[in-house]
Amino acid sequence: MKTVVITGATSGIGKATAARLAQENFRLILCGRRSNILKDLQQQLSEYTEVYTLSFDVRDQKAVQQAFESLPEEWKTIDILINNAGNAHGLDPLSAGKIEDWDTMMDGNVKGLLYVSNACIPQMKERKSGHIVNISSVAGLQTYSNGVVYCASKKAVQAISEGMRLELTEFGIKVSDIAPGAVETEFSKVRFKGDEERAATVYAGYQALQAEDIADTISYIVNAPKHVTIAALTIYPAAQSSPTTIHRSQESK
Ligand code: NDP
Ligand code: 8X3
Repeated sequence: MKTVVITGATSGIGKATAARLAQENFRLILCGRRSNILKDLQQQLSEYTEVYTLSFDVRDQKAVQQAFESLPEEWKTIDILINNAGNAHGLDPLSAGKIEDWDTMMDGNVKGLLYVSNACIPQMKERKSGHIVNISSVAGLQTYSNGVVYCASKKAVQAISEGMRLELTEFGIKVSDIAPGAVETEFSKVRFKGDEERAATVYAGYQALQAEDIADTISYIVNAPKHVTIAALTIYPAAQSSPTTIHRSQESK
């Protein structure tokens, strides 16, 4: 049975992926900062599979390292790493100089992903086997005004995915990068710092992707035959054609 690490498992895409993979014969190591949610999930999903939880902030390199070192021997072999933890913070022009938001995004979305990968890759290399799935975004494919630092962080994720594939393929490690468009999760609530009304406008007047749609894609990627690597995928809601172009019903405008 393969062991999967999912970061950002307490909400949205990560949570839906945990539920999906629990029913597909994977053992799960679920990560996030909100340990109460991790414990609830552990309880719920233990009906289907073995679940271990690790609570840490991906921005804290020492905490990341300690968390993975603390794994019991029977959990130390990680077959699949899903680097999903991340968020956008704010929607402001660069000239607004929201430095705290910039730091949070670059530290979490980019450096956090590197820290977690660094904790998992050595044993994959040693075993000459593994799979890393990085969740980037369509924001990494096309920059938009007011989201420049988030877009930069996701472009960085895509560059890291490309580089990981170049460096790790010879060690039997697959690397996949998924770029979703608008997915209805806590994402916009976090971006707008708890303003639920504003967050709801992001998903108004069209059918946004649901976290389960991305979980479905992740399931497809990690269940692909041994000789197949899905290198990169872009997934939009049917109503979306670019990060900033969404066809909404008249009533919602
Ligand atoms: P959610 O806000 O619903 O979930 C984000 C998850 O990331 C939470 O589980 C949160 O856990 C975790 N997380 C955030 N920051 C940290 C941190 N510093 N340390 C540890 N965990 C952290 O958003 P989504 O499910 O939508 O987002 C998942 C990924 O998908 C992100 O990388 C996002 O950028 C990407 N994405 C999202 C899209 C969307 O439209 N929703 C579109 C494209 C990409 P906790 O708070 O418990 O730590
Ligand atoms: C989330 C999608 O378009 O809001 O990564 O940046 S978008």
